[in-house]
Amino acid sequence: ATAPRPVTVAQSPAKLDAGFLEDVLDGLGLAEKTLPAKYFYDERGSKLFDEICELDEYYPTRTETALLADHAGDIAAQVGPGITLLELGSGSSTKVRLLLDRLDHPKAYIPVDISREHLQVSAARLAADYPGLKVTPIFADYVQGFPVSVEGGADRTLAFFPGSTIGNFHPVEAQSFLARLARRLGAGSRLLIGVDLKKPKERLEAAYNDAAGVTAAFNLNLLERINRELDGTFDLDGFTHLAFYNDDVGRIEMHLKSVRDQTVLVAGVPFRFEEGETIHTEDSYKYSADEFRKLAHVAGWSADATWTDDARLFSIHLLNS
Ligand code: AVJ
Repeated sequence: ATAPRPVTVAQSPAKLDAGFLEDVLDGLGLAEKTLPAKYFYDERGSKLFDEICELDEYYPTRTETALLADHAGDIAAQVGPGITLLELGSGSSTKVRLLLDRLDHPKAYIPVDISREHLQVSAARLAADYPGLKVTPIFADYVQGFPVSVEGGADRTLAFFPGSTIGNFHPVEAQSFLARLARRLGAGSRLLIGVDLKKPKERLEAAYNDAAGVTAAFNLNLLERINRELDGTFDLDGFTHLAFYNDDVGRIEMHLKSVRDQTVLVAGVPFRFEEGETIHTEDSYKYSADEFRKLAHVAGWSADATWTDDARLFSIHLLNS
């Protein structure tokens, strides 16, 4: 392996960390206790997520990766040369390599992520492996906005939003997020987005209830993070992982369920839990290819192409604004 090439991570961590306490106190104060899914991704959470991606039951990563490998040549031909590639939620920057390997002289790669450590390490590794590429990581919550100057014009910009992370948004928010992205990147820009498809409930639920318990550990890690960073008193044995498909709204829901009546302190503030009460920690919406194209269309994106695997597990859409 090549030695990491130093990269400078831009953006202010202050705002991100300050938001955590406020978001937790707000979320636990709701009648239906809720925590934002973005806080899963501390150092341990990011590692656990990478482990989830390797699980037999968790088909999305494997399927999307195969789709990208199969169609990267096609994608590269459609977007043309000299592209600046902007990745939203870049994580380990693994999938993007399949694109970079096929793109015609990509100019720059801008990974945006809320896990600073992970971003720094992944960007340095990637920069070492692609010596001609300008790599400029941005530590930010891409939902709240981030500073980015994309040289070369909108038609030389390709945003990459893989993993069905769009599924974390309520459909109304997904639409407004995609609309903002279109305005931000400008007319003629493109978006390559991975979206998990609707499918039988059993398959979906297995993906979020793996036998090895990695998803449960990922879910519970949020409480550990609160204990550590916000002076929380969560007893990790006092909560269990719960994940199920909600047919009515087309989403997987993840919760942490209190096994007994208990009171938990966060930064000195008490929160009362009844036995069986849950904290709603994540939604993962699923879309048919048609449903997603319609949503994207309302947001100002039209579909150039959609690729799905033979088993119809996952989709990738190439959109233009
Ligand atoms: C990264 C949001 C797409 O919803 O499948 C995986 C996160 N949560 N297992 C998903 C996740 C539990 C994942 N996304």
